[in-house]
Amino acid sequence: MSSLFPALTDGRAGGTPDARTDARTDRPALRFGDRSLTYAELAAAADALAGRIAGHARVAVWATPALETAVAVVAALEAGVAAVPLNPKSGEKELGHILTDSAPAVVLAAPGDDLPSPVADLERVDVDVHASGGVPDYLGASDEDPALVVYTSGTTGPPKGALIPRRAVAATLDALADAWQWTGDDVLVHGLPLFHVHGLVLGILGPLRRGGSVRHLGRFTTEGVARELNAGATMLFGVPTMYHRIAQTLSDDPELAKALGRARLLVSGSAALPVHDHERITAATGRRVIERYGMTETLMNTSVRADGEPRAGTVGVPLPGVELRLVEEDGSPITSYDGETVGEIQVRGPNLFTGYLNRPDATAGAFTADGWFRTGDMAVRDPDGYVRIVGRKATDLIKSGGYKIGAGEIENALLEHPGVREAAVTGEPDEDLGERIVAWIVPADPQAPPSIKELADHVAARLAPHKRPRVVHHLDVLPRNDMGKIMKRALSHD
Ligand code: MCA
Ligand code: AMP
Repeated sequence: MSSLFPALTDGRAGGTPDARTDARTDRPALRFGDRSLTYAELAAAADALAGRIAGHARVAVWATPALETAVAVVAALEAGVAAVPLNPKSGEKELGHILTDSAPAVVLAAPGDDLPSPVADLERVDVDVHASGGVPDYLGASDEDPALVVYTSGTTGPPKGALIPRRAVAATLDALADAWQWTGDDVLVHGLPLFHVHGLVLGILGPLRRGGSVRHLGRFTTEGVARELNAGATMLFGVPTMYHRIAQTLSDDPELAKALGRARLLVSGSAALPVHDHERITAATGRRVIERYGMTETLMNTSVRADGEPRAGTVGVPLPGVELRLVEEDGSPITSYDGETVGEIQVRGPNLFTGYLNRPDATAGAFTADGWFRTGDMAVRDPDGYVRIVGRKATDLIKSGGYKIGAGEIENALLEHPGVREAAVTGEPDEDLGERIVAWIVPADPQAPPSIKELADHVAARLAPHKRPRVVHHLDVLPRNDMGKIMKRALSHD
């Protein structure tokens, strides 16, 4: 297949860096703080790196919120090599699992980045964002070849690697371009992490596929958002926690309200944005936030369209090319949409992943016999097709800050703490995070239970800081049914 980024080909116009001076090649592509690259510079750096990694099946990318991460992923895609983005805050256990499972040939990292064990054991290739190389002869990766392997939590066990093919990246970004009238003139601002679909595929690869540009904040702040929107950015992407923080700040910050008022498009996703936050933002800025609905395995499924009717509390309509249906518990499709009948969302289309790496069992379970992907999300559909997500099938999946977190992996990590005899993990509503992680433990020694900090640090160091419990309850015994299964619904949140 051809390059996922036609604008890089423009960036190569003229063949040598010196000749790359026309308007197309000088266009800004990426900016992280005060570091930036034009399309010509990005093409040169990516080509040089692509030449060094071509031929490998998979490479890991130490996905800090920095220019090097974007260059590394673009280089891998240009070379036809699958990129496995790593959360640089992941702990040793999580990183160990991902590296064992995905077996990357090398890790791409920014010069000077300190790589912890076990990443440090891999061969390292430093990303030089100012390098230049010849125009490589691309290896002819096919549409079905994996572009990315993105690790995502399930209800139990360690995260699974979703194999995201090149055609899914192209299909989802082009469908969003249609829905959002997204063009090369757009300038995106965001502060999302670069090891998930939202920040990486939509937030970096999206602008590059359109030939537009992205300004990454390094980390999300409302000041950064205001500054960039006031300086010409046209679109903002964020998770609901970010929009909640914006809504909280707006009442005392007229600059932020003015900046948001200038944006062409404010897009929220990864979890539901409460209607109250929608309303506060609209009241202060006159602008409506639009929601889109996606998943690591499916990339984007639906969105409120830029030219459609904004409707707070809905995730809009299926994107071009995406088939979506709601099914009853027994798998039979719901045929008439009345805005009330709840069913599980199933999707089919070119946006879907091809399977979980090394997990044929999980892959088979994720699809119906006729190729529909079972999302596990429960929704209703209005008569005009708008989808409203009302919940999730699995209670053991928690969405906190827009991150999907499996209760099982936290329980397993807690059980590895010597002070914990039994553990159960639930999510409870949190105004800022959507849901917060709650741990219910039976301490090994009831006289000296481990502190919340000790348990939070333990989970953060093993898995990742966003997986740490925010609340810990001590119990004498966990409620169990006759089969010995923990009855999570009996765990009270009072
Ligand atoms: C705190 N920290 C710790 C500990 N406690 N570090 C180690 N050990 C501890 N015990 C650190 C954290 O790492 C973090 O560092 C800082 O303290 C604050 O932590 P926290 O309160 O957890 O984070 P926050 O600042 O409140 O983060 C809120 C956030 C974040 C910025 C909204 O949750 C976020 O970036 N969410 C985005 C999730 C996302 O992209 N999801 C997409 C997946 P530091 O401040 O240095 O970081 S879903 C997806 O892709 C699908 C396709 C979709 O639909 O989009
Ligand atoms: P992840 O598996 O981390 O990619 O997260 C995907 C999940 O995030 C979906 O299955 C939904 O539960 C949730 N999600 C994404 N976007 C939205 C949205 N706009 N509204 C509600 N939930 C969402």
